[in-house]
Amino acid sequence: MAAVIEIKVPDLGDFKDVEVIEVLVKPGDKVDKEASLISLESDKATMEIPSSDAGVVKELKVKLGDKVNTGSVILTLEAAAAAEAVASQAPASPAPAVPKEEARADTVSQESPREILPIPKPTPVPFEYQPVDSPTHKPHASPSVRRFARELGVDLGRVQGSGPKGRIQQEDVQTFVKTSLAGTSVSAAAAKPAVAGGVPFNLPELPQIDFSKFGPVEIRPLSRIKKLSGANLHRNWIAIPHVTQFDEADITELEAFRKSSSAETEKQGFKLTLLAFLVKACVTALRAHPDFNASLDRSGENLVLKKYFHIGVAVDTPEGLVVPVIRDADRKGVFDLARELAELSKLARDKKLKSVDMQGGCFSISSLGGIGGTAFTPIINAPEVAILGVSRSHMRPVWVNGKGDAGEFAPRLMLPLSLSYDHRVIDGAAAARFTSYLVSVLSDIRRSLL
Ligand code: CAO
Repeated sequence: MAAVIEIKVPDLGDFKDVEVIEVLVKPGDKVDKEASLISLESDKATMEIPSSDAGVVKELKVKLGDKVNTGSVILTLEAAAAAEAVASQAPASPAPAVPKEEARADTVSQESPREILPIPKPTPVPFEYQPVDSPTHKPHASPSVRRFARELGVDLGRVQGSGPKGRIQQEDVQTFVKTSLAGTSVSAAAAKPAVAGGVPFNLPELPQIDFSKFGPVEIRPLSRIKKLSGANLHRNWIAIPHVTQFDEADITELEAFRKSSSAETEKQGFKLTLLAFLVKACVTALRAHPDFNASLDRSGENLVLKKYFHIGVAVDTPEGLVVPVIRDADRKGVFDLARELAELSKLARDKKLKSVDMQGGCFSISSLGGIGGTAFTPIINAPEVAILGVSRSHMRPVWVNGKGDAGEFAPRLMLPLSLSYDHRVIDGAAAARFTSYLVSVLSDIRRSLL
């Protein structure tokens, strides 16, 4: 009978309570010695923990978001026959952690934007990377590059590394994708042109320009959040057929009410923001239009309708965009929502959000109203199917109907709304109904109480 052994976290040096950001195996999986089991991320480095033995995973002892230390048990393993003999002679000693990833210049302690923009695995990617029909080489790459490749659906075994000893860099993965999109493959084994939905993708390569030829330049690396959320945004933009529906809500009365109640909330130490009302109004609209409170399942053939209302709110921070989630927004009043929004945006700006604060969103709101603009096209936060963009309200003359043919222009405060939606799930007519409904709720916020 095969021996069951515990695989533990090796010596992590000074790192304590390091978060599990990825679990790469599941019970029943066969793993080789040195195969990666989990990824850990501290505020300074990301590392993959390899298996000290070969065998079959029996039971996982950690899950996503757990904090682990040196010696924590990761899983139990039914050791392979060959390993068993070794195991019987010597206790399983944890293999060293894969060398720590290059210490990051920034020390952002928030988790990866994979959490910020959560996507179920496997992500449907609209490109067809060529099937592997020749043995692949064993790739050497850092955990972040592996994650980047996984998110784009790239088999690292087919990517040529340009780093020391053939180590694969993020740029190599990007080049591979570009080349695949251009219809040529880096690997001679992969001769089939890349396609999206049966239509060949023949994008010309972006020109590589030495800008210093034209004038002085400065190179500033992107922040970690920007790099990772950039990959997700890019994927969402390409993978989801976006359409944006624009509308305008008359918030004259709502704004008067907000201002009249502000003194009361300020006494309690928080600001009653328009955003709190928007969250409330969106929940009302989502209730009335359940297809917007949904996600496509893995097969892409079923809609998963959610019976809870967790609303993501885009927050601009110096390191980049993060989307904390207000849970059970339907059970909270506008004051509670305003208080929680203030707390979440402070946590975001202080880099203190935890993974769990950014998970499980059903629908997102991105408000640029405090800054300016008349409209924009927000990118859907997959696996959600819609996102509401909010621009700056402005006072303008609006024709207000009176009795019979009578009417007049009246100054009204109008709020521009931009709803981007996944056209695979939502039809244009449904989107227009959703925004019209939202407009009616915002124009008479009492509707959100109904
Ligand atoms: N129209 C007019 N004025 C608005 C407004 C709107 N739609 N929304 C907010 N304002 C005003 C507020 O009334 C406030 O004015 P006062 O200081 O005079 O009271 C000011 O703008 C600042 O608003 P706020 O501090 O209350 O913040 P907010 O609730 O509007 O937004 C938050 C909070 C976290 C959403 C915001 O700080 C933020 O980060 N926005 C950027 C989000 C983003 O980057 N989205 C883009 C994603 S796509 O890349």
